[in-house]
Amino acid sequence: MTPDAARDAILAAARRHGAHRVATLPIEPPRRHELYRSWLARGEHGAMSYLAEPAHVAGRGDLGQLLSGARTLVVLAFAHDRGPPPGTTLAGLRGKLARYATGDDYHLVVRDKLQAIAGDLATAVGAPVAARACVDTAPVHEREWAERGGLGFVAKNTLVIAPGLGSYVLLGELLLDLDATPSAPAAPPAPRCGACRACLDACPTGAFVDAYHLDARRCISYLTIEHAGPIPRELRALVGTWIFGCDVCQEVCPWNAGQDRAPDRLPARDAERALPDLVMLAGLGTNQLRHYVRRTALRRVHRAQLLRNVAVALGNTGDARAIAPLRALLAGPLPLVRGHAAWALGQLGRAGILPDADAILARAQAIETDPDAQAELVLARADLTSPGRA
Ligand code: B12
Ligand code: SF4
Ligand code: SF4
Repeated sequence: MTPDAARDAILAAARRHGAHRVATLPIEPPRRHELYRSWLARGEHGAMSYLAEPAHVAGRGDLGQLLSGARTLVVLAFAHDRGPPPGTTLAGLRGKLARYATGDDYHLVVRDKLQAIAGDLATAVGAPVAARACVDTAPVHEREWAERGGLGFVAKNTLVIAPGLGSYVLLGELLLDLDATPSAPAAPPAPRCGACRACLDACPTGAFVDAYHLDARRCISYLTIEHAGPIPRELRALVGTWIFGCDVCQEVCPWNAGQDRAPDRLPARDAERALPDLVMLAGLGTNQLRHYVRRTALRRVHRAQLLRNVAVALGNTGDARAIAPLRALLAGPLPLVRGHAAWALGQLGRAGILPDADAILARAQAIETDPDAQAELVLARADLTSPGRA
């Protein structure tokens, strides 16, 4: 097959399998690798230690290491549904999920699509084609390659914005051991944010150090998904009711206004899923929770992490209906969750919603055996009498 025919076959297969944007590129060195290394050197990846492992860093710097004989990189963008619009209200106390997580887990869905594209290509070539599919966790500078493929521009919020689709797109790549003529533009698209800085100003936790520069350690997406331990106390109130990811820096972006019309978006489930009932989630047993998260991105966090997030969100509702589920979590088997439930009850106490908060926390303190949860109880009780922000 000629390189031109290979390019045409790749682009056609990608469109058949639902890619909204696609490009073929030659295997070249990345241009922002040093920038990535300096981000790691500053520790801004936090506890995502896999990002700094030597094999991961080396793979990002040299795509050839990911597939021996790699000659073509295919970059793809898949738009996903946005679920219920901001401001949608449902009865009960509701948490919020990042929109990308409201359907089937894209790691599975996009991987299957990439494998199907590789399969179609092998059929077209009439011989096996070595291929490696990459989605999110592989050592690939996904945004740089998407930008160099012309799929969109890297914006100040660090996301790739595909004009016509916005930023609610997920990226995937296929490495192939065949030659395909590049379809990418000669120069990547320039940033098109202009003077806007809405995302930088709207971030609830102040995670942007500057335009194009995010300190992951402060990002709600990191805190609720990637970070397994206690959420830093000074950030808990700022997390609000996000329990898995965050979309604030996308919700405010003018490039996302009125652009939800692409056909065949990766589908979301219903509003019940996107805005889950926090009281229901707090009450799920281990097996029920396993069933609830099946095939969704939520399966990627441990039960203790999800209930930790639910406890923080309940504390941030400022609503008396949060008291009973929080007291149940405070009496539960997971120390991390007990600690965050203590914080949350302390918040309700400070807000005047739970006048006997100190008595409840004192009783829990008397029987608490875990040192970290014990420390949380001490601080939660101190919050009740301190005038400043908890
Ligand atoms: C680690 C990671 C995170 C971390 C850190 C995010 C970050 N901004 O670095 C955390 C957990 C916080 C996170 C959050 C989210 N993530 Co994430 N994440 C990743 C991952 C695995 C690596 C990103 C990385 O290497 N970061 C390190 C920095 C240094 O690298 P970078 O962001 O790519 O660097 C860009 C900028 O630094 C930029 N740059 C720097 N200076 C300058 C200057 C100028 C002028 C320009 C133009 C650019 C520029 O250049 C780089 C791009 O080439 C990628 C998948 C992958 N393998 O790439 C997904 C990925 C970036 N995440 C994704 C998503 C969807 C999200 C969330 C939206 C999820 C959510 N709703 O909760 C949030 C968005 C938060 C945000 N504003 O970035 C998508 C983004 C899709 C898109 N449209 O861009 C990706 C590509 C996964 C995928 N396969 O689709 N994520
Ligand atoms: S995802 Fe949320 S917390 Fe993270 S940078 Fe964007 S607005 Fe800030
Ligand atoms: S909100 Fe403004 S600055 Fe931020 S990504 Fe969108 S256009 Fe760029």
